Amino acid sequence: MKTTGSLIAIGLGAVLFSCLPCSARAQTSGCVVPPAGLVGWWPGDGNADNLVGPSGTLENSAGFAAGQVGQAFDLDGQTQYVATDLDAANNTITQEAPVYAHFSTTDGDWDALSLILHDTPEADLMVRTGDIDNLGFGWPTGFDPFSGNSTPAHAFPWSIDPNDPPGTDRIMVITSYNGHPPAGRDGYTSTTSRPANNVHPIELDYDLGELAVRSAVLQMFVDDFQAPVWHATYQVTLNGVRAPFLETIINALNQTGPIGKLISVALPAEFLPQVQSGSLVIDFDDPTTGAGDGYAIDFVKLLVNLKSFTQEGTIEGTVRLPE
Ligand SMILES: [Ca+2]
Ligand SMILES: [Ca+2]
Repeated sequence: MKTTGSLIAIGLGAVLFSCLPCSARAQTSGCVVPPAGLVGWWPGDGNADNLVGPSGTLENSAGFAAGQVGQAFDLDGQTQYVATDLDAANNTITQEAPVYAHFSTTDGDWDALSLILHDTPEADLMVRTGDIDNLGFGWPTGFDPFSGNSTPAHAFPWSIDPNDPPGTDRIMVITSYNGHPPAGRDGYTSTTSRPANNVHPIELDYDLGELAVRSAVLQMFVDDFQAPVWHATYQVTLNGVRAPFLETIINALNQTGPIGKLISVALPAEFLPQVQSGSLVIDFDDPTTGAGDGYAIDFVKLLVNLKSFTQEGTIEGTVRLPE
């Protein structure tokens, strides 16, 4: 796969990869003015030179391909990247940090509509359905979709891209909704209609080879689930089997905004045979209440045999024993 064209690095502030309509070396009237505070600009025209700061180096045989303007970096979505010594916060050189352009070693090419990676820093196998693109809106500058933080609110409704895998990047309204919700309805329900907003399951298909499943984690970027607000009761199934451990989480979400965030859930041992089968079909629906709630999913990601999360947090609280 080729990673070309408009690329904005994640987590480094104002850093550009040849995403302006002309380079600084050939500025003419009509060119986009580089934003204030720009600390990196890599045209990707046959080298890893940075027009406004320390240059990068091509790692693991990263190369070039035709871009929207001139050439662009050609990354394989696996191990190739451009490294640079850049501290964006201070605009100074400190230590080597890889620059990711819709690419990471844990998730490969974020623009891939589905992807399977073996032996990532996180797991023996990573399977993803859906591109990592905030439902097509893209990510706010500096926002890390794997942080667990909620996105800012975004506009709705939006046009469905037919290339996106079923169940991703589209508004879906629960099947029991019949226009007479018991407790009001949300914007997703009000601004969309059948059949375009029908619920579609999300499917992950993969070949495990000789890999034995010892553990599995599902990561799902969920958006605008509001069961407590509209009195919905979601049922979540994996290969048709009710998954109460997911239902508890989904039914506790209040994503009024609409806003999205990543949730990560370890699968109980009794669901590991489903993972071992090489196909996982995930369905979020409420077939009973008629509640006026719609939702969306940006992507679903399966981690088989977890090594470690790239991001971890600490939760503090009090455990109370039953009286
Ligand atoms: Ca909703
Ligand atoms: Ca997506």
